[in-house]
Amino acid sequence: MTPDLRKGLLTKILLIRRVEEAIAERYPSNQMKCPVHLSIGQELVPVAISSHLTRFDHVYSTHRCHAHYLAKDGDLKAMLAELYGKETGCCKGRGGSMHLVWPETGMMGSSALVGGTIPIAVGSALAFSRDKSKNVAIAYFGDGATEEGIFYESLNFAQLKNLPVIFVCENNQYATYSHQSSRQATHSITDRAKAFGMFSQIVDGYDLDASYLAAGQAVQRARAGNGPTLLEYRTYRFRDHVGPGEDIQVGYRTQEELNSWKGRCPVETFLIGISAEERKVLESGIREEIEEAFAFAEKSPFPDVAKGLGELYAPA
Ligand SMILES: Cc1ncc(C[n+]2csc(CCOP(=O)(O)OP(=O)(O)O)c2C)c(N)n1
Ligand SMILES: [Mg+2]
Repeated sequence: MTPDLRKGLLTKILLIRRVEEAIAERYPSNQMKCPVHLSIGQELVPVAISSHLTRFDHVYSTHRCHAHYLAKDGDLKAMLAELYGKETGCCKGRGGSMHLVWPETGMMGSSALVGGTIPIAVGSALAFSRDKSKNVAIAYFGDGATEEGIFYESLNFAQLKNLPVIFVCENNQYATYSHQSSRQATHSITDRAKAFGMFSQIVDGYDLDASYLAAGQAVQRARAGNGPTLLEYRTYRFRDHVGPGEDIQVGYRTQEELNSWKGRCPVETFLIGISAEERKVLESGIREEIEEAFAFAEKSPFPDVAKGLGELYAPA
């Protein structure tokens, strides 16, 4: 990775971090009425993945979708307006935080149904394969989604048909308030892919080089017609399962565990490594972009209630 590329990726990670911190800060004012599942702590993974994608590659995401959307160059103003329930939002204010879409850059959608978008990504890959295009589809999901039957059906079908899809599991150890060890009979998610004969790999989701390399190899494999890959990224969320806090009082994880992951935070390492002057310039540019996007969201109009249901279904 060239120094310029590394800096570009870290700047993107920093932008996503600051966007979500700003959401967390403003959330208590109750202007964003939807639940928010923040990705703070997990941003490196989608940035590493997206760095290998074109706007013609398709990304499908989850309830925790802000970082996936921004890493795939989804429009920031339209994202924040969506969180504020405004007509200018990427789903015209009908979807909220868990339903972000920006087809112009290949961010094809996200869903609150755990595991729900995994087969849709496979369908997209099937279309790419039939069209003989070189495009790839990405299915993002959490460790919890691997407990859904559709996960196994999707893996089987993708491998059977040799489809250009990459299953990106963001294993943050928890599904809501339950640790993986209390939910799953075996812990190796990669072993489940191996059961279908699929290439799979565990990756440190806090290591930019390793994450970038693994993503690049998987994308290359898919583009070359060599089929799907499952990447299990080990990562961690710093905030609540849902909401702006840190979930320590709930009792399912300890402050020590959270601190140990924060101690490896790629954003902090990056900021420590640059000069104070450079940091100031970078942070103020990002702050300006974020302030502008929030102002846009706050000033935008709400949807017309009379047209409320009119936008939900495609015309017959
Ligand atoms: C089909 C379905 N079952 C249950 C839920 C409730 N639910 C929302 S998020 C979540 C946990 C998901 O955990 P994981 O897949 O690991 O993603 P993470 O929240 O850790 O990013 C659950 C059970 C849901 N939204 N959809
Ligand atoms: Mg999880």
